[in-house]
Amino acid sequence: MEDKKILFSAIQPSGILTIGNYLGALKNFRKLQSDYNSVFSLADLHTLTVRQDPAVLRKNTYELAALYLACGIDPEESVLFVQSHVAAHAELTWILNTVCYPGELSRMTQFKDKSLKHEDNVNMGLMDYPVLMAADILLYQTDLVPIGADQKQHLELARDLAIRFNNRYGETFRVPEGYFGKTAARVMSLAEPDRKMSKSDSNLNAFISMNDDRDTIIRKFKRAVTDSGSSITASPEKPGITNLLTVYCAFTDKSLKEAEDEFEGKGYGDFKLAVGETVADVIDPIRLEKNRILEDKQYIDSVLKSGAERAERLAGRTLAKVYKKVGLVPRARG
Ligand code: ATP
Ligand code: LTN
Repeated sequence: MEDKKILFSAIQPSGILTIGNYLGALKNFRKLQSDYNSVFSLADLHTLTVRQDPAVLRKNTYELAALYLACGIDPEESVLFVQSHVAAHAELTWILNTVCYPGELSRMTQFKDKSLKHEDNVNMGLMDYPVLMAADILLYQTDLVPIGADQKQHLELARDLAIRFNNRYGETFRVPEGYFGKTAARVMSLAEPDRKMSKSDSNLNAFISMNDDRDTIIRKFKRAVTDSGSSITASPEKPGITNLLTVYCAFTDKSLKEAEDEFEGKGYGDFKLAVGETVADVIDPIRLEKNRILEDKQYIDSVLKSGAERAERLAGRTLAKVYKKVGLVPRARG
């Protein structure tokens, strides 16, 4: 690998992604990949923290791999791999658990939210989720982690654990920085604009899925909740319009001011149609390309195989260093 800084990020194959995931994560990945030595993972172990149907999880993993590729992740340039294919992720999680305190995990916003949402399945994995995420990041001596704003608290923990481990055992991990896109680090629900857009929302009109076709995208935007009044301007009193403006800007790379000027004097109906068409113009070709790639499972398997081999080599170096620092006797070889 060239001598560039290291970028790591991951997405869970926990369902069909939304334009929130696209804007908060995938779009930035494509933009950043060539400036860094980039490592992208499919965080399948993370998905097990909420109940999954095994067959659906397998299908979603292929869907996500194809989507990464359709969004422009280049498997020659970047490392693309499935988290469970590289055992070091689970192994480093165990070591990091020994420097993490339960109080740090029980106060995580995501843990609290998901505990309420999955009351019947508040398992240890759900609580330990951020430690596995820290292991993902720290194994690659990562400099930069592009993520949506909802993951900021988890990144802070990864930094804290790296610093704590380094203080206790000597310099081992690089301390990573987060990267949050300028716009749309937090895309809100189309039905309840004070909640984040989530792929697991039971109201299908609340999110635009990356699998929605052109007509569906336009129809969902037409139905999006707007606010009272008629001006198309961003403000805290207008969360619905603000969210649509943010999405429009993120897809067109226009500034808020430019977008507000463009729609001055226009009605909500025209505005929502323009947003829908703009989003569809970008998402529809990605969906078609993803479906094309999905037809060639062998190709996907070969990409993930070589990705796992490259990831394993990188991760293995850090894990060996960690095991040595904490005093585990290395296994004799040969
Ligand atoms: P779930 O809804 O199943 O909990 P998720 O979509 O929140 O999942 P991931 O699939 O792991 O979680 O998220 C992948 C990336 O997408 C992360 O970087 C996350 O911050 C980002 N992301 C998720 N939702 C949004 C959103 N509404 N706006 C911007 N970024 C988002
Ligand atoms: N929890 C993340 C997905 C994730 C991740 C990571 C992101 C798992 N491991 C490591 C960045 C770095 C989420 O976005 N919900």
